[in-house]
Amino acid sequence: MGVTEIEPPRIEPGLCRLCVGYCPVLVTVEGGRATKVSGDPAAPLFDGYACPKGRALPDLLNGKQRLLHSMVRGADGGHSAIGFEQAIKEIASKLTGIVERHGPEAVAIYSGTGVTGFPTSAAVAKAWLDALGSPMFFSVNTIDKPGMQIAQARHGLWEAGHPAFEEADAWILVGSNPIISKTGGFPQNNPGMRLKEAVNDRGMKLIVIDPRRSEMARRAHVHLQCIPGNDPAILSALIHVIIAEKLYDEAFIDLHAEGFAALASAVAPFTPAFVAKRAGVPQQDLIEAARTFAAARAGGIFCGTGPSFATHGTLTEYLANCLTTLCGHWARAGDPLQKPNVLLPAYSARAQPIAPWPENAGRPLRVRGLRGNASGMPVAALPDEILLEGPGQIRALICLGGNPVTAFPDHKRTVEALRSLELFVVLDPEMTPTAELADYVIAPKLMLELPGTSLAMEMIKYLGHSRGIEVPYARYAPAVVDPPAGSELVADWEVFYELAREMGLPLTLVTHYGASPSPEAPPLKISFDMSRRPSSDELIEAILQNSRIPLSEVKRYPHGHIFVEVQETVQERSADCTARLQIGNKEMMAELEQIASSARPWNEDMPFLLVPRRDNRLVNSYGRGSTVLSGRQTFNPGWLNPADMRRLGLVDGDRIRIRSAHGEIVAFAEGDQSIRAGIISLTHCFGGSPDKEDDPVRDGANVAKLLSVDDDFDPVTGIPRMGALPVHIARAIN
Ligand SMILES: Nc1nc2c(c(=O)[nH]1)N[C@H]1C(S)=C(S)[C@@H](COP(=O)(O)OP(=O)(O)OC[C@H]3O[C@@H](n4cnc5c(=O)[nH]c(N)nc54)[C@H](O)[C@@H]3O)O[C@H]1N2
Ligand SMILES: Nc1nc2c(c(=O)[nH]1)N[C@H]1C(S)=C(S)[C@@H](COP(=O)(O)OP(=O)(O)OC[C@H]3O[C@@H](n4cnc5c(=O)[nH]c(N)nc54)[C@H](O)[C@@H]3O)O[C@H]1N2
Ligand code: SF4
Ligand SMILES: [Mo]
Repeated sequence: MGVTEIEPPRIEPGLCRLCVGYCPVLVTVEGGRATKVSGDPAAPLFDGYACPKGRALPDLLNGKQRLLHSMVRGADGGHSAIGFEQAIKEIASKLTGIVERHGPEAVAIYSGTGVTGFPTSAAVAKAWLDALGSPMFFSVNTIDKPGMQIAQARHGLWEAGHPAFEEADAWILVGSNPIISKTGGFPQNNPGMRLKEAVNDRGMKLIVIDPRRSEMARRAHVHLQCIPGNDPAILSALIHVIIAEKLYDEAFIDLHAEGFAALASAVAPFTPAFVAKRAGVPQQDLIEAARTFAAARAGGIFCGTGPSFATHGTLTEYLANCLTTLCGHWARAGDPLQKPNVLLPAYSARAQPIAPWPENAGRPLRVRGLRGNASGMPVAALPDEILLEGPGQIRALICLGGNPVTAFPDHKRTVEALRSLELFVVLDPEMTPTAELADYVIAPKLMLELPGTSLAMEMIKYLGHSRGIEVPYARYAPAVVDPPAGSELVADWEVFYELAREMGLPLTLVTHYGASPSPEAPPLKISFDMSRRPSSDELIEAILQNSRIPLSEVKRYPHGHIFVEVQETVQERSADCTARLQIGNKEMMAELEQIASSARPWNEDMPFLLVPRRDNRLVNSYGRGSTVLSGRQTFNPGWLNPADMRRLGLVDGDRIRIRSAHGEIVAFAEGDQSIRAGIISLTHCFGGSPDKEDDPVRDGANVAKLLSVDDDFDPVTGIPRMGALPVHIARAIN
């Protein structure tokens, strides 16, 4: 008689990629399942940190909410399990029919946040769409901070990037809260610890612009607790002071920039007195912030999602670039190069500009004058491109790791559009409100079941300050567990490989290094062998074939490693460089002029402004299905200043009705001294099935129901008003 051998528990180093923190973790594996995840004290740079989400990975992998098989929708509208091969056959056949009838452009992909942990998934998806002949690839990036890329296209980039955070003595965060979001604007490796070191130990002066006394703002030298939506005015006031007091770096501007006179003239009306009144902040604090930033030997500024959604998001990002250039806060020749390439191909950066580039060269769309732009195809146009009949109408959509029903800024139109599709396929580990509308839901393997690397942390280095790791760090993590027993799961990218094979399409993956007009290595093209599907590890090897440090070397360090040997210094500006940074872009200066003369009228019926925030337990909607993460509180409270609570006769836990010009939701009021009066702060990505009315306790409140894509939208990015949103608040009767 055989004896079942029980495998003793083992502890494996893994890599959490739930958010861009990419924390190294230790995974306890028992009986083939991950049972515990904690920070990895043996890993460099992170001090053993892992947040509640990372520690809940075992539940995200093994919890009841996880789909273990792909699903198909039946005639009654309900979903039942389907074999992966069968699902691919049926999807491929339906797609072929749609392409035959309407052309390849009728097929689109939306790629969301869920696949940022294995960026190759979106790249293979894009390769498949390219092979099909459709340009309709929409990335979540365009409903995040797309203004960052438009602003860079208008301003240009600095080849050598930013000075070291560790050298910085001033740092500005505009509506970004990296202690919770980890997303940038601050070192991503344990931002709480880096904040303590910088502010407490080194005396770095932090300036935070945020209507909420956020976790970051509590440590600020100056906290401008503004009326939301005033970021362009506030940054203009800082520039105004810096120019008026001649605090700028004249030599740097003379050599590397143009447009100074236009900028000086455009910010002239934005005196500290004018902006103080308009933004509701002390005049002296504006002056102090400007002086502090200009006096810094090295400094940085980062704009988060707060200003991105409060309208004029591109302008805010642009002015942040102007401030940096005015003060010459870019890395200089001889400085240690930040974020040197390790997994990316070798590259030496010079202390010189990359000239501005065309921002709007993409494919024209049919709605609101929008088109493909420097940030990609605007997601804000996607629902209308599905709904609008005629040539070019999108009839099939594949949603890769996204949740449009809770994330897109127009719930009604999004649901109507998704319902009207001829074919809707969702790749998601859970039956989300979006997946409920799908014809097919493909259940993917998750991290810990797949290998991963730190490549993505290198690839985001051009997107604003402090994105990625400053030192030459690299990490490879193998798959540490098998998918749950009895499941049938695939890696996301394999879906597109199999669709290509089934449809007889060749697949060529193009990996882009660096920024759009980057001087770095040209894109690498990898043609797949369609007769044999590679493993995820083979794919990683192919992508990293030109890496500066060979993958085999990186693998020698299971906890990650700092490869000091590739640390470089910034090179001199080359003699033939004629590029200049543009700080007086015409469109931006015109938008500024318009802002100077048009204060928003006070809306008596809607006296509150709704602003976004992140929840430490979730990544957007991901985590809501986990009882470990959202067990105690399944909803998103509406945080209000206690004085407003008293005025409205509310106590904690009271139901409130929040009404905007476009819709109404019910939430639970919660008093919070850190919120500026007149503001309600609410997390997005809540709300339940589109087929049922939201239950405020079980589903929370879906902010997207208050938004319309037509409202004050940005002419380039298409992002409508998603923050600084006028709302009316009243106690709900029940
Ligand atoms: N009102 C308002 N709206 C907003 C925002 C806001 O602040 N306020 N923020 C905006 C921003 S910045 C963003 S990024 C978007 C987010 O928009 P989305 O990316 O569309 O939304 P998420 O909720 O992040 O959806 C991620 C999905 O991926 C799934 N997932 C997790 N892991 C995997 C995986 O390995 N594979 C696959 N296939 N799926 C996976 C999750 O279950 C989840 O359903 O929302 C935007 N919308
Ligand atoms: N825990 C957690 N981490 C996440 C996510 C998550 O959902 N949860 N989501 C991930 C994603 S997709 C993203 S894009 C990033 C986002 O990362 P961040 O941009 O850092 O997002 P938040 O933490 O919401 O910080 C935004 C701040 O802007 C403030 N704000 C609101 N309106 C305004 C305004 O008009 N002006 C100014 N100046 N400030 C304003 C809010 O009060 C808030 O403190 O986080 C990522 N990381
Ligand atoms: S901060 Fe992000 S990467 Fe780190 S453990 Fe939390 S979710 Fe994972
Ligand atoms: Mo985001």
